[in-house]
Amino acid sequence: MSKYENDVLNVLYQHQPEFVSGQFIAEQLKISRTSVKKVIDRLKNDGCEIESIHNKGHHLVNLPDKWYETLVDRLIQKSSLIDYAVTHETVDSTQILAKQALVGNQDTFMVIADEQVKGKGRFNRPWASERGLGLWTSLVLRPNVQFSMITTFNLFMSLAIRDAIQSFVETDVFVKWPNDIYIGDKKVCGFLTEMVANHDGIEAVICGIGINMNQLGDHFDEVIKDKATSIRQHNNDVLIDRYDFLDVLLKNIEHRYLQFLSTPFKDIKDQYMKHSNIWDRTLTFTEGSKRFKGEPVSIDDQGFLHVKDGNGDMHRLMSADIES
Ligand code: BT5
Repeated sequence: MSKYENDVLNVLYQHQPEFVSGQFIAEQLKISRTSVKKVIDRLKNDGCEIESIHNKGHHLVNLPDKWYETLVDRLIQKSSLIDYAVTHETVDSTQILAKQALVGNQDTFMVIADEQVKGKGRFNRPWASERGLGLWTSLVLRPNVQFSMITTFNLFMSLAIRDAIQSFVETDVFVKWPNDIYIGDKKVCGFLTEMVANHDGIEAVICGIGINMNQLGDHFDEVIKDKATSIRQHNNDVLIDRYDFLDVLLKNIEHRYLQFLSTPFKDIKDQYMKHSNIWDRTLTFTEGSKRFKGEPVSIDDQGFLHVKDGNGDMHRLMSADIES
């Protein structure tokens, strides 16, 4: 998208829901009115719903289901979390791009895409990331902390994502230790945290977040349709405004990230446990080659899960796959 398309979109977005005259846009951007008209036609071709009325101007009615860098940047400027965003229509995986882009600099940023064709979960499992329906992003952060704190980083992030989703739905939203967010018994978000480290410590943390925003039931394929849900499905099927959601998500992540840097996990442990959906149930745990049934008992101050198995033996887990 050209600089002028970004600039015109920004002016229209800022003045929503009012009409803005072609003359005003031309003066703001120091271009001719004919150029404004051409740019607006290009934006319309791109899927932006813009009402243009003679003598009144242009009014942005609706945006297509895609990320515009200029609009994502507006949200990022409001927070201290990251320096900038890079948007893409289609990528293999935002996680791969983020890992490539963090080399040779100290930037903090997010890579965000409309669609991933090779989205990945943990252990290389596929992550369904259909075009225009979800929030598929990788955040690159540079926390100046010990390696060992990465376990609790995940738990602070879980609460941030949970709280953001909760503010869009009435039904209770739960964290499922260590990396999932659930509404009812279905997964609405999965995320993973990877780390690049050198002898001095952590160089970067790459947090890949996949959130189902606007899928309806039949958007999910056979393999996941009984275990996946979206925010929209808990909002009376009404479309979630992607920029409103991203705004809330970034604010929550900023809040929890600053908390992570300044506060031990034990201070938010009660909150975390209250919003977890794994208590009072016997579940199956897989940790590496170890697989057993047990009941989660608590989480310790380092973020490890304590599980009691059928023989009464205790297990202390840093990460695991948990099934009902
Ligand atoms: C996760 O893995 O839940 C982490 C997913 C992280 C995805 C983000 S999107 C942005 C960034 N770029 C990437 O390439 N990845 C990250 P895991 O716990 O392994 O769960 C994977 C399992 O969740 C799959 O085996 C499916 O059963 C299920 N699944 C796949 N796609 C799903 C979806 N869209 N919604 C709900 N469940 C899904």
